Amino acid sequence: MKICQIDVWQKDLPIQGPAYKMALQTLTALDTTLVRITTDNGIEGWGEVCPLGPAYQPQHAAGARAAIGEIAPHLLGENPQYTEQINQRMHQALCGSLYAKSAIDMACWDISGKAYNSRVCDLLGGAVREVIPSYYAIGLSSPEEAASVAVKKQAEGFRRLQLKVGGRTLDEDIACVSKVAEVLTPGTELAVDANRGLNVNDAIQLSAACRDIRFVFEQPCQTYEQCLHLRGNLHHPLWLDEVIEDLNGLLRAIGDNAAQGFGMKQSRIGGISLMRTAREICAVAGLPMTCDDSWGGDLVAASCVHLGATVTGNLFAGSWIAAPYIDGHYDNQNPVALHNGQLRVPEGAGLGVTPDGTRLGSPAMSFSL
Ligand code: 0XW
Ligand code: MG
Repeated sequence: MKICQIDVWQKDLPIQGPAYKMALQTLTALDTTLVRITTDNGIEGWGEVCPLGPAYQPQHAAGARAAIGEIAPHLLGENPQYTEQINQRMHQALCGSLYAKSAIDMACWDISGKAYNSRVCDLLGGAVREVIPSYYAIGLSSPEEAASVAVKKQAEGFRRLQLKVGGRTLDEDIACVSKVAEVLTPGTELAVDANRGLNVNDAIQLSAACRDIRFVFEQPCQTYEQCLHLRGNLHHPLWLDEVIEDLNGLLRAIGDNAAQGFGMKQSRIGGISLMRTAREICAVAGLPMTCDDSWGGDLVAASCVHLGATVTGNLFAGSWIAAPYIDGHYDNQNPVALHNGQLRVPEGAGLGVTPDGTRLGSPAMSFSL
């Protein structure tokens, strides 16, 4: 099997409803990139990458398309089923830009699944669950509003909530965590996620002030080194997210005993192939992880669900998807949709999601043999 065409689309994803507010960013729209790889025997595979705006981390939408444009010509004629070789070819063609490569990697896994008539999760070793837990991220808001959302989302079936903090006074954060804690029903887990918005001092003080509230403290401070300062100074497990920028970062954090869990975004570390390795590393270390991404539609969501379905039992903390903020689905026949705070693994071969290409308009870029 050979890659004979690669098409790339740009698609706007306006946020439905209120802006998505985190400590350091407020988002009202996202810019996603869809990739379709067509093989010489007619199989099509789809991938997607959607950075969380241009300022969140060193990944941005135009950069993804530029990187894909640099890489694509080097992949024509290659066998997409050989995902390891595809990744090597991508690294030979372009250093870094793991997030851009993740979309191509995703499309190759989609093709492999279709070629073997298997779901991606089954190619990854098999689903240990057919329905996986998701979680809901409560944006920066007043204590009353955050508590109201927490009540609503628990009523919808979510059993894990992520509460955004940071970017405001410490007292506001403490009040918000306390108010949300009052409305948590038994069995609902809480992650308090600062998305790097707290200094070391405030992170320690927030944990101390809320020492009687159970939560995992996600990415409190800006840098890995600042988070290292928190070791032994917190009353809560520390989870890292944004500072884990690749597998080496994950290995380093585990070797340094820097964290007790990880909020993992598959595009940031390079896609399904490398997220599979992250899964194995966390399993060996006995550390829990999420299988998330920065943003994206049904394709990104499907990849997170396939990955999440394969994480060992009690080490899986859920998959967040952006669907609640997106108007519509790429594949109306097989949408990746939340039900009772959970996500069902798509049934079809590959990702189980096929965007309706006629609704995407003309590709922004195309490459062919
Ligand atoms: C909740 N997420 C997975 C979605 C947004 O990209 C932020 C992210 C996080 O946990 O930081
Ligand atoms: Mg996070």
